[in-house]
Amino acid sequence: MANVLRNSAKFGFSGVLSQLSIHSRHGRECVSPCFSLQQRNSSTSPKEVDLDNSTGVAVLRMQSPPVNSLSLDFLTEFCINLEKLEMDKSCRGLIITSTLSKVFSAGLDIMEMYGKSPERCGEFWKAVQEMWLKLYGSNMATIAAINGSSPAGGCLMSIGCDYRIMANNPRYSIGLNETQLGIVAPFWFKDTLVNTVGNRAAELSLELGLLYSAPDALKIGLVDQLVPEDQVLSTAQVTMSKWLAVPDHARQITKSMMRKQTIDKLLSNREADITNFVSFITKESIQRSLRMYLEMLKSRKA
Ligand code: CO8
Repeated sequence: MANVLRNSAKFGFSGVLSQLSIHSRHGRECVSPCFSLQQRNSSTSPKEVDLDNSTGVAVLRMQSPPVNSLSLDFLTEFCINLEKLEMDKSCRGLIITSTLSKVFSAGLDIMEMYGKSPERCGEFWKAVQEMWLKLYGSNMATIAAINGSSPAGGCLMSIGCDYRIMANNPRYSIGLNETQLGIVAPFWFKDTLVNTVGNRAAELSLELGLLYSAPDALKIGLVDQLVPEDQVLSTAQVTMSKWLAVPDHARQITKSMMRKQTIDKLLSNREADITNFVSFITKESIQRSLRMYLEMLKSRKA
């Protein structure tokens, strides 16, 4: 936490203000400097995010074109926003979605792992850990409204939530495809996937680096529900009201009971996990794999 707050001072809020913002529908106290206190109206821009006092539900819309990749700046601001919402007792539920068409999140920003110093890689990885720890351990009820593709770190963010609703579009995919990049999903990515889909599906999924189409993701339980694309957010709102009908303390204690062991495992191995990541990702062979993957991404366009 201290690290995240230190980072926030370092990066400030301005850089990614347009990527993550929250504002209040009812003009309530703002939860973060970047959650600007504008009055919502029906023609509001899609980068604005609501914290609705009457329902206690915040909607956080990611908007970092072109693909909502999770850079250090992005993650830092994401964590600060999450922390502010967490501390706001009036906020009981969080919906995470994307303003971009076709993409929820492309996962970790590959440029953060390519050609960077070990120190920078370490800082980046700590921010990835922090994002997961905050989300997976959140007291809020959390729903991922997945309105586009969500590979790798985007999938991690989704399975870090309590419930996943995905657009019923077979062109959108989700999964932990790390092995396809020549890298290995860390144990806590794996644990979160196992907790979501079970051991066998996770094993197949991780070893083959599978990206599942939305219908296939539903089949293995990687997402909980498919709905037409234009109903992802509204369905998330309706679903959230069901989650919030459960008394908070009972839901929170139960969530903690289900997730604590997985969270504690990372907490007690955090530094070693950072060291592992840095030594792995800075290997020449891994850097080569990443370069080839980046080239492949670019060449797909040509
Ligand atoms: N990071 C950085 N840049 C990216 C990323 C990314 N994850 N994904 C896409 N981009 C870039 C592309 O290179 C392209 O750049 P440019 O415009 O300069 O050519 C731009 O974003 C747009 O990309 P596309 O044209 O591909 O956009 P589409 O809308 O056609 O497709 C997708 C969107 C489906 C999201 C597609 O971009 C894609 O599949 N991206 C790759 C996703 C991926 O494989 N992510 C894995 C990241 S690794 C991770 O999250 C976990 C790592 C764990 C590490 C553990 C080590 C120990």
